[in-house]
Amino acid sequence: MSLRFSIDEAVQKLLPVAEKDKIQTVWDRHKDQQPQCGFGKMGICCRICWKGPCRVDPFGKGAQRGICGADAHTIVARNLIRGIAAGAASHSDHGRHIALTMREVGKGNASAYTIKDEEKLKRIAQRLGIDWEGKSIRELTKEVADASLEDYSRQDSKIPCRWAELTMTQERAAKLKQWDVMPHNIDAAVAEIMSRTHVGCDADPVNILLGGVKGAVADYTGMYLSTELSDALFGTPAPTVTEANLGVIKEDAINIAVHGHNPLLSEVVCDAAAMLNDLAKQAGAPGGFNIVGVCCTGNEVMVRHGVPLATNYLSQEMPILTGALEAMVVDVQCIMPSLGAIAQCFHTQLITTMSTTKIPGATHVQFDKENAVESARKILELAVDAYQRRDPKRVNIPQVKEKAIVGFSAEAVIGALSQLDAHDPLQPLLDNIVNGNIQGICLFAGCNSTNTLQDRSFVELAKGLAAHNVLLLATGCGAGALAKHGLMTQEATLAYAGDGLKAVLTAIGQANGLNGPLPLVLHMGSCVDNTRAVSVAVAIAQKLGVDLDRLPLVASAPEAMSEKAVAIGTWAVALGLPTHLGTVPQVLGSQVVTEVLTEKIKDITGGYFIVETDPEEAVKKLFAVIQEKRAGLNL
Ligand code: MSK
Repeated sequence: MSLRFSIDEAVQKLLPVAEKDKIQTVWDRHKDQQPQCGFGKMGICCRICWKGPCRVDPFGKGAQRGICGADAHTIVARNLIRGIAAGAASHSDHGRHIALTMREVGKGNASAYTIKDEEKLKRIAQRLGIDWEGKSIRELTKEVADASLEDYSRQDSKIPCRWAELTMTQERAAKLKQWDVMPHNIDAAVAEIMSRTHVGCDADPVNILLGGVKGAVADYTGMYLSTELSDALFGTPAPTVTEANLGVIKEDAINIAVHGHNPLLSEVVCDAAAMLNDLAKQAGAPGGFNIVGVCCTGNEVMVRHGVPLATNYLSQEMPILTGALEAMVVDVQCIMPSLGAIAQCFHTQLITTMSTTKIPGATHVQFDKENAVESARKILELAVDAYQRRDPKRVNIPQVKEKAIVGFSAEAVIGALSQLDAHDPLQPLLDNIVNGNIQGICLFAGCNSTNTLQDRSFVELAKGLAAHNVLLLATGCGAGALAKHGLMTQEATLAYAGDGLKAVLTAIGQANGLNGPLPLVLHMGSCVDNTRAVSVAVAIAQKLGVDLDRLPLVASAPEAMSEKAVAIGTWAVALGLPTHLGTVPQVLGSQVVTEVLTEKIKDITGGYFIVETDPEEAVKKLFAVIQEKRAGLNL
């Protein structure tokens, strides 16, 4: 039965436990929702005003307009870009928290944090045009934070967001400005979407979609600065060996899962757990505290500190079902409300930490940057307390886990390549793209969805593209999937890479003293970290003297689900990337919107969406696009 829901063996082992204990999981609730509303699935239900809800008959027989007169195209476009606004708001709020914390560090007011990567801070300053010579790290920290926060507050609409304009190719920035989709202020772009989609405003579907593209570029801006500032604060990821899947939960330890997206608290929890490990041992847990990750907070601490990943989005309920999780600490985004109810079936403490994300059934420990250490200590105490209530008879940890080599920031990728050519690290990569050993690059991003078999498409696409010598990068829950299934290992490279790719990954691995190849898939971080891949792509494009849409570079989100994924996919298209979706977007109710997203936008940005739910077909289509791009470069 559980084989129908997920290819993850750990999930398959735990679903019968849930069934026996009559605990509803995400898959039960998915079943309860069938059949799902066809109007909603096609995007043709409008709930924007209280005259409605209105819906348009997709077969052309019933109503073709809502009460205000909006047709299917207007309704679908408005619904879509409101999702982009929500995604941009989520990512950029994350970025704002990081920037505000950094400013406090600069002022000397946030004692729990320091700048861990001073060189990165200087590189960021240089990029933003801030002179760092002769300045103290604290002064520089504050200036960088202030300059970044200007992207949230600038009122002069003629000056673009700096973190957008300065991180892409000049041609791309010029193109986005030409189409008036380059934001001057992240918050203003989000507000503009909400305002133009209010009842009685923008009704032109193409104009609405362009507003969505601007919101998506604002999303890119907030994501980019979030990743870069986080690296300065917490350290830039470097390759590290760790493990993934539920087998990382230890029976003899006090297990604490960190879940969500924002590393501000999880970083301090990791530090506090290491410092206060004796607390756990005194409580009778010889293994001490065992911190594990879930979703993207998990990815953040995984790529920076090698903290093992317990699971990704869709199976986030499973760590509690092991009966050995003392606390699940959540911050923001992608946290299922069901966790509260499920935690109450066990001894697990669900701990919310942010005032904007509270969940019935959880204990709230408010986190502020000023009290980060006290919050972390309180969380550890709650976990120790819960451990006393653990029922050994209910412990059921699937012994399923895989090794994973993770932590491939752009700097780490360049660093690894520099072992082949210290003066010009990108040259060996370019040479191998030109000679065909590497046919192209694919970035796997995005979520899990109940609309597909969990993790399957990620795994099949990765294996299929690797066999065609495509270099694979991954972030977010896609990276989680690929780590859980053993594709971030040297063994996977030897088993699945085509001869050309294998030779390149082996040469780089050997040059870096790895005694073998780099892993098959390079884990770049959480879903906010997709911009790491952009920075590598921009460096390649600049070296070749072409814009991003000319590169043999594609993106794939085989299980896209969240509004953040909609925003990411849209900015990937805005940057010129053919972008695969393995789940069907809620736009099919409008032929105009569907055509713009899958075809016509190509004329503007060079990027477009490819919707293909069959992973085998998706491999063929993505590889065909890569061939087309290679031909365009005379390769
Ligand atoms: S957590 S947005 S399910 S990647 Fe980043 Fe995963 Fe998607 Fe959330």
